[in-house]
Amino acid sequence: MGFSTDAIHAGQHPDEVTGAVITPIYQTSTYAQQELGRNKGYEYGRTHNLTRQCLEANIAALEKGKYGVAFSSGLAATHALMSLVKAGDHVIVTNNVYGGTFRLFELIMKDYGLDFSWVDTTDLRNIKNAIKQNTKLVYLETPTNPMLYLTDLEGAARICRENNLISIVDNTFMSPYFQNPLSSGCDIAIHSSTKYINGHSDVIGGIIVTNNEKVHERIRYVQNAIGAVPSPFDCWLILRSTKTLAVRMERHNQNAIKFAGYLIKSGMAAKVYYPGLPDHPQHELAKKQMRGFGGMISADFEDVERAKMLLKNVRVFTLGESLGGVESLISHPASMTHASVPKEEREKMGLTDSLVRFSIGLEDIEDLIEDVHSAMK
Ligand code: P1T
Repeated sequence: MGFSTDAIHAGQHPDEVTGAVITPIYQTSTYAQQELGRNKGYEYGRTHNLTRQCLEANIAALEKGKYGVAFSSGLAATHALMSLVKAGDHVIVTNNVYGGTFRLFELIMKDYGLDFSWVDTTDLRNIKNAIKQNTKLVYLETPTNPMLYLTDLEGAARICRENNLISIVDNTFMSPYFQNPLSSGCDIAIHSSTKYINGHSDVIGGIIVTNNEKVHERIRYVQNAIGAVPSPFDCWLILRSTKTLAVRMERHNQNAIKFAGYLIKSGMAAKVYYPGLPDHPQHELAKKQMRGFGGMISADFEDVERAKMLLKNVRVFTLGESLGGVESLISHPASMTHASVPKEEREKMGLTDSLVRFSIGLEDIEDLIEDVHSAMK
């Protein structure tokens, strides 16, 4: 089936009792059992919930995977993935990831005996060179938040296979509509479903998709044992949202291409980071492994005061954290999403204090352009 057909139907069937077309919200913490040791396969809400199972099957289909496991946030999903390793193991990570991922690994998981190498994965040789005897995982984010750097997924997957490493890809920025890491040979795709997958800025969620049975077994066990599960209502909201993922992503992409073009033409920013621009250093790779360029753009305004002026004066854009919703957001990564990354590390990758990040929403593009134009005046 095509993406939109799967988005609307996969994992969902009309309700057997009433014929309801939309999956019900199974808002229950427990289930009646017929007798001791006999039940309908549903025992307790943390372990089993049908709304959640439908969501997991739906997103697994969109990511071209067999198994989906849903969590109460993107970071809860990332944390669950750390249960694939144990004290003494080594993990290679893309050096520019979401600041919260950096914080989880560097400021929490390190205390549990894990060792992390922060690597510029835009060059595959750096992944190879970072491999040690105790390396177990390679955790990639592509495009990265907020610099929009890319990693060659097929190349990275090959290196991981040759070295018996599990490859994980944070696919939040592309959504399954524009990029499928499993189809490129990677083992695990992870999303903050808070972002494009839900797309309406009303849910916090995360999901892991894999074809690997062993990985699935472990992550499923951890989902229940640690218990960071999403509520049935949140699962229902996300299921409602994936039905329009294809049309939303098309519009995010169209608007962002026009908006990036405007930023360049206006000359107001010293640098514009967007994989859809022909002068993005990895534009060719973007065309090869992504089916669109997405809705995220970062721009360096060179001077912090100019960046602040823009952040303060916009009216259609909202100053706020997060991304991927129908409404356009603007943010200051250095003091917001990436504040836990040391300044010198931020600056090494171009994440300066004058960098502004745009999450381009679904408003009329003319209004978004006019908003920034007026704010800078
Ligand atoms: O917020 P949460 O659902 O826990 O997801 C964490 C996360 C994981 N991966 C990526 C690429 C992300 O961007 C995020 C969350 N990011 C923001 C809140 C942000 O404004 O960038």
